Amino acid sequence: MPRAPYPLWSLDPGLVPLSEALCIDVDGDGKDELLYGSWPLVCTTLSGVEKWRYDGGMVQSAADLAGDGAMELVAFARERHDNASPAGQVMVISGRDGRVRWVRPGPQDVISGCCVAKLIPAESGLQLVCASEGRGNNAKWAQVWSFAGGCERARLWWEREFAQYGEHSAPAVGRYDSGTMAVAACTWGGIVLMRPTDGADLFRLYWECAPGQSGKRNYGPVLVTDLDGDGQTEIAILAGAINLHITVLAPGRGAPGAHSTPENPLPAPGVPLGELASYAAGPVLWQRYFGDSQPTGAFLLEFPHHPVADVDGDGRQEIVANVRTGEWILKVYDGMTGHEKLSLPGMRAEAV
Ligand SMILES: [Ca+2]
Ligand SMILES: [Ca+2]
Ligand SMILES: [Ca+2]
Repeated sequence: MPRAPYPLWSLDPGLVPLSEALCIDVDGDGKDELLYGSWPLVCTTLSGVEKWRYDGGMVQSAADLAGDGAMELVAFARERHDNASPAGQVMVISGRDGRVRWVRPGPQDVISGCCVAKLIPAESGLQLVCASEGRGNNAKWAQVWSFAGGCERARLWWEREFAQYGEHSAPAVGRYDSGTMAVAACTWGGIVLMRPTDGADLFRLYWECAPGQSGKRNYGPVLVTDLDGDGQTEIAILAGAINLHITVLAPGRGAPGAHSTPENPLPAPGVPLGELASYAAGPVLWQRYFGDSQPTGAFLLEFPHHPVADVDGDGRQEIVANVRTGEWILKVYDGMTGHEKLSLPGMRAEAV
C-alpha cells in the first residue's frame, strides 16, 4: 500500500504574499535565522522551527540601531496599503524575541519609506530616515531619528517639510561628496538632497521627462552611488510605476541653477519613448522615458533586486531593467551614458 505524502514542515505565508526572505543571526546565538512574511513576520531556525512571530510589516532593515550589540529589525507597513493606521507606522522590533521596542510617533497620511544608515558621525548607533506625507499641511516631510539613547528612547534629530504632498516615493541615503552624506527624497518631477545633520538643502532639481512633461512620479528604487568609480556621486532614479523612467543625475557636474523649483523644470530633449536622451552638461546625465503605465501605456518597466551593479566586470556599474513592449526584454544600460549594452528579448532578470 502506497504511503501518503506528509509535510515535513510548513510555513504561513501571511497576509502579504511572500516575495523574499532574510537569513541573518537576529538573536545573537551565532546561528542564522530565517525571517519571512508580514502579518505575521515569522522568525524560524534554518530547519523551520519557529522562534517567534510578530503581527507586523515587512522587514526593511536589520541592524544594531542603538549600538549596544543587539540586533534590531525595522519594519513598516507600506505593503498593507492601510498605512494611515498605527499599524502602518515604522516599528523597531527586537531580533531576540520579536518584541516591539519603538513605534514612530505622530500622524501621517502615507509613510512612504524608511532607511537606516550611519549619518551623524558623532552620534553612537545608527540613524533612521523616514519620509511621510500629510494632506493637512499639503507637504512631504523628512525626519532623521537617532537611537543613541536606546531603542525605546529614539530622539528626533530633525524634521522638515521639503516638498508638496502627493508623490509617495521612498527616501534613500548615500554619499553626496567625499566628506558629506545625504538624505535623498523625490517629489513630483524633482529630487531633494538634504544634509543629514540638520536637513538643509544640498541640492534640489526639477526636470522634465519629455518636452512639456514635468511633475512625474518617481516610484521605485533611488540609488545614491558612484556608477563609474571616479569618486563623484551619481543618482539613479528607477521609476517603474505609473510614470516609467530611468533618470541618472550627477550633482557634481553642474548646479541645478534656475531649475530648483517645480515651475521651472530642466527641459528635456525630444526623443521617442524608451530612447536615450543625453545631456551634454548640467546635473542630468541621461534618461529614458517610457511613458505611463496607468491606466495603460506602450511599455512596462520593472527592475530586479539590486538593479545597479557591475554586471560585465568592467569596473563600472550598469543598470539592469526589464522592459515590456509586447514581450519582456532584459536590458542592460551603461550607467553613465545610458547606451544599451545588452538586449535579450523573451528574458527577464529577477535578481542581479
Ligand atoms: Ca541566531
Ligand atoms: Ca561617479
Ligand atoms: Ca560594468
